[in-house]
Amino acid sequence: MIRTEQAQQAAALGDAALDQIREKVEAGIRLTREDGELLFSTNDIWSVCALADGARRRLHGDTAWYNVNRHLNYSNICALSCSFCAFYRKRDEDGAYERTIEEIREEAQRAVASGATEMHIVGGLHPWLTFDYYTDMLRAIHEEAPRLHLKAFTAVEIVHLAKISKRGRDGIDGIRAVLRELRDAGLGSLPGGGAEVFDDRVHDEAFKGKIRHRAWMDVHQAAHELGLHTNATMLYGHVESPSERVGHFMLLREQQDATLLQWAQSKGITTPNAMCQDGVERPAVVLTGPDSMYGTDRQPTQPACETGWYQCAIPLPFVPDDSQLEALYGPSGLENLRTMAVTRLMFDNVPHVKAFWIMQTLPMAQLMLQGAGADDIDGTVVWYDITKVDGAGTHQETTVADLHRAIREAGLKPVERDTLYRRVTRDGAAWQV
Ligand code: V47
Repeated sequence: MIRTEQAQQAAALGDAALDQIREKVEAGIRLTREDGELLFSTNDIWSVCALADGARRRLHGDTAWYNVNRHLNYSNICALSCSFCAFYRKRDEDGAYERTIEEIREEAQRAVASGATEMHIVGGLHPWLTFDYYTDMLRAIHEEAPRLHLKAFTAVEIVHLAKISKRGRDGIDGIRAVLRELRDAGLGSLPGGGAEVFDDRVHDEAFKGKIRHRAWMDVHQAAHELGLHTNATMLYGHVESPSERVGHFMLLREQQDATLLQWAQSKGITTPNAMCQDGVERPAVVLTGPDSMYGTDRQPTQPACETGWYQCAIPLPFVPDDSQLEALYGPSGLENLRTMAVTRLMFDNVPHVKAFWIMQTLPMAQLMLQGAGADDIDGTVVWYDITKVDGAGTHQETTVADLHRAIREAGLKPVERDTLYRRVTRDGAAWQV
């Protein structure tokens, strides 16, 4: 049977193989690796989306989160040459740039004037900037905008900073020391970038030279131990297989289990068993079961939890334009919806799932909020240089009014949040949590 006929039949009848997954989702039972693979292989994508939508509504009702933020890419000069990346430039190459601290200070002033609550800061692995540049950058922004939350530097950059600050040989202690210094300079949390796909085969084919998954996860764990929250991305739709995507989810879910379990035990909260990656049932803090399973005391919200954890999972669709993998098509619209839905369903212990509108496009992000498990859409962004969909330039700004319209049209209630998912109320540029 040709694939389109299969898809039509599945859409008409529904895939009975999903019934056992539906039962598990409704009962709050954790999905297994095999379940994840089935969710990626079934043609009944609308049922997968409906399941994810149910899980998302139990957690967030009709709320869709957004923020007023600015992204800052301080430099695109990078020692690496990842084949999926169209952002990096080599020294002296056309288009290479690095922002001065003065320019960054001015950007912080503009952020304050626009009422932003967050600045999301990432760049390439710059071969000759010294560690002082990074702490000076955070301090300068913090001086200009003390209330602006600085979500900065992917795990890959943190490892690079450990090297250039001569702490590379100290292993995880060096990472901790770097994170502490950055935190003292104003760092508030880590974004989820640089994770790509946690698999050695995919690593060697698409981003050889970048840190492997163990090192990425160690940086996030060190951040969590210091009380910093972080996010986790997955870059999909290039050379990875569906099963490698599921493997990525499993590794992160297991790490989040360990973090949240420690928190729950320290609060005396007893947690039911959930299936772990090795097929053994262990206690775990699962957030996406039926209402009775997660009273508000079960949600690790600030300030109840002194450690950090993964707040948000973000599937990022590969944008081939101008990269070395330009010959690939990138994921289709249906695959984007499905991957968002599977992310929601597999990450039963991560509270938020984001449809980053810059990479998904605003219309696609709207569909994901309405019916594929996303509860967050990122923010106003303003400047973004890492990907440019459909010929967009570096100025990729949307207004709060546009975000509200997209969310309302999806039948949801727009709620502004800060980086820590606290509700924000505002009067123009003046805001409170
Ligand atoms: O690390 C690079 C990815 C990431 C391409 O934490 C690409 O809230 C698609 O991590 N096609 C940076 N993706 C973006 C990121 C992010 C974005 C929004 C919110 C948050 C958050 C994090 O973008 C990189 C890489 O994985 N990327 N090139 C590309 N051609």
